[in-house]
Amino acid sequence: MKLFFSPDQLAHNPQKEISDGKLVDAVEIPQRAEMVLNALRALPDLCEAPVQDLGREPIERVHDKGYIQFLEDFGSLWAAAGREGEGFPFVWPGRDFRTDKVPNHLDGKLGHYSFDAGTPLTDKTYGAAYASAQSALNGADALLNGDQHAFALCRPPGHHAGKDYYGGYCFFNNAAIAAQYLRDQGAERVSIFDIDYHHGNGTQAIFYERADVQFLSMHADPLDEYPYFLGHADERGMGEGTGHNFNYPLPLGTAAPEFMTTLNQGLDEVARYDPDYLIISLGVDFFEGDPISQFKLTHTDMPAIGTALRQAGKPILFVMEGGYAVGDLGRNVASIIDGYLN
Ligand code: Q9C
Ligand code: ZN
Repeated sequence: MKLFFSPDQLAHNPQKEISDGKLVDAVEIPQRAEMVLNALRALPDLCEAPVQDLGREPIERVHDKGYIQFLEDFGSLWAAAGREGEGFPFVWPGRDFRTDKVPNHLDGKLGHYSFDAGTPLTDKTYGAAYASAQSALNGADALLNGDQHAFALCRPPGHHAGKDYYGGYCFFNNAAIAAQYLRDQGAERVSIFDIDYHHGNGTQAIFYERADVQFLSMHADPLDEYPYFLGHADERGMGEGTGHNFNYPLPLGTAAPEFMTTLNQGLDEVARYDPDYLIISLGVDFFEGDPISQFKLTHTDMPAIGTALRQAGKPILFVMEGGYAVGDLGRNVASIIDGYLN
């Protein structure tokens, strides 16, 4: 299995995030990628492959040009405004406000292009998010060239990012960019199954009215967990996308038996859809030791996840999403991949 990761992804190195009403140490940190990289390097069936720059166009197929430009320009805008440290929005267009105009003011732009205050933005974010998207694109290319599986070690993660907004530590939606690329290169149908602990709100929104990309997400019930405002079971898609979106909200405290039943339920839907490619948005924040999550999967539960995914029998692109128990992150991801391969 080829492993795609670019060292440029490490440049996004936030120090603080806003959580529980205060500035606390950031959890979406470069060490996450280093831990996964080291653990995957130890697996005999994995080989690192170079990440080619496939350019900005495949990102523009998913994301708004103004949004991409804002992320690229953020560092200079922040410095020109005389600000220090990391950028956070504090005002958003709530109900009754307009979203059809982009404010000139930096604080207005930050609110226009985001949906939470928990995601630090720096002058290094764009380059790292761009490189993360390139890793996903190179993974997609490997499948197009006949590989049966590939691992894109994406970080920063992507699944909370929509067409023109960031949040949840996500800036470019790596899985969505890979799916769109597969479509543009000739795939008829692509499935994205998001097994991160949090709902993949950005990916859902991007494909909600489309029949050519099936989206499934299993996650903590949004009534009780971030991102709170999307991810319910009655969100089934709209227009041509009706019937192609599947959400499986699970209670806080969910452990392996219920998790696996739901995973297999989703994989049954994937089989019915019969995609050319399956993308797994792989967050491992369902681990019992995750500092910001409340599922109860243990380290020994991990290989069975990989085994179930293997049984789907489709070419698979793994796209890394969340997982914040930094010390256990590598071995958890490696156990899933080991279960998948063996
Ligand atoms: N006090 C991903 O897993 N903040 N994003 C939680 C807890 C948001 C997670 C705050 C968590 C986002 C990719
Ligand atoms: Zn998550």
